Amino acid sequence: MDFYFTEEQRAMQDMARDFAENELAPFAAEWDRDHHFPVDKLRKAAELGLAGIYTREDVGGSELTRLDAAIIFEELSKGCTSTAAYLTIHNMVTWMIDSFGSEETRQKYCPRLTTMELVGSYCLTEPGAGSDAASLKTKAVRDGDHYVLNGSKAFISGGGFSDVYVVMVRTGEEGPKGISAIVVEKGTEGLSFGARERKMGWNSQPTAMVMFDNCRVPAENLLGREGEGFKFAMKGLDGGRLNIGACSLGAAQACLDLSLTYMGDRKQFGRSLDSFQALQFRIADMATELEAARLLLHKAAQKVTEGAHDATKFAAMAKRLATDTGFKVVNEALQLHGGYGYLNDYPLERFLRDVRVHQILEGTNEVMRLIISRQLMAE
Ligand code: FAD
Ligand code: 2MC
Repeated sequence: MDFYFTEEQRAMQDMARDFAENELAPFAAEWDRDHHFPVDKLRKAAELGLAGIYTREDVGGSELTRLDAAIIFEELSKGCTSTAAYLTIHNMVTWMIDSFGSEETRQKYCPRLTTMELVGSYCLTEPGAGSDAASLKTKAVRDGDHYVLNGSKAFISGGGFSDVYVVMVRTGEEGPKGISAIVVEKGTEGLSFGARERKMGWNSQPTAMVMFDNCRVPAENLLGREGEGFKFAMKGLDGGRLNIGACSLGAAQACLDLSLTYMGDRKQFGRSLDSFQALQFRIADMATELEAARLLLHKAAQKVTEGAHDATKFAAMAKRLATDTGFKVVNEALQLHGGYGYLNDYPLERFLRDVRVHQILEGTNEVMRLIISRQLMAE
């Protein structure tokens, strides 16, 4: 086991850090306030190979490992957590089409997804099917060389904006085995979108319902075969959960770093805050817990890259711990800033609002415990 990054990984980390500092951080507050989706910045990130990090090279991907992705997303999230998190979803979509699409489908979409000429969304959740994703009801019925889709998806990141939607639909029996995955393009007749949701955080990216009303999609857009969609969706999420965890780590590390500076500058009772042992112990715990969560996440990333038999369990453990620890550390950092932490003038409250949802989406942290405990009991 090697606990040190390679030279290439350090270079990637520096590149992502530079991008976060120069292209994301200076604008993050404005994007949050104005609910602006910075696609121009995402396309700049794509120029650096960050829109297809673990997608194959022949379609413009960077073909890197899940650990490389975790290192990159942690850095990007320090600049703007919400924007970095969107990029993780786009990467998941690109990877799913690359991995499970036919050669024609890969060539049709991936080269333009890796440049972000096309923006991607992942559509699993429905109004009546959240944690119990396998109960989804959106139907796709084969009609000649098309599938006809009816139903709706809820909470779709990028919904209404994205060009390409990977949609999990029911083509067969109830339960996971009757689910398929299909690519739907924006502009297809019968595809429409709900209003942009108003949210606590993740404001630099749109979230909306996606609706299908007799929406005819070419049958060749099916990923793999009928009935394989649920497994594809879950495999996508194994990586997605690592990336969301990495975004929580980045936000938390940024807030810890801000706190260290602030505690040196701020004086009360005639002393700087960092001279109070009670506060020194707080930052010691924040740093320790963050490092422990990072180590688990990196181990899980290695397991997902290798396709280890227990990769799903480790990804769930890492997502649970990194997102809970991330939220806790950001909240502690806000507390260490006193009343200033609560003001919009400082980035703490934005980081807090952005990381809170990481405990809910890509599978709630209760669902992560369900996945872990099921696996433990089966072993
Ligand atoms: P529910 O499943 O109704 O859960 C409610 C509560 O009950 C939770 O606390 C949950 O943990 C708990 N619970 C449920 N079942 C159990 C159980 N068996 N044991 C213990 N506790 C349980 N989805 C997409 O498909 N694509 C997206 O791009 C996307 N983006 C999102 C963006 C945002 C901002 C948000 C908020 C959500 C997004 N989602 C997306 C949806 C997200 O994945 C779901 O909200 C999440 O999976 C939970 O589903 P739910 O909201 O229906 O909650
Ligand atoms: N990789 C490969 N296959 C998997 C898998 C994985 N990670 N997870 C499950 N499967 C297979 C599993 O092996 C089984 O196949 P088989 O019967 O051949 O053995 C099949 O899929 C069904 O699995 P389960 O029996 O575990 O299905 P169940 O319905 O009991 O539970 C659960 C699945 C709860 C884990 C799943 O519904 C889940 O992850 N729910 C949370 C939903 C979620 O994460 N939503 C996120 C939406 S995206 C988002 O929020 C964004 C911001 C993008």
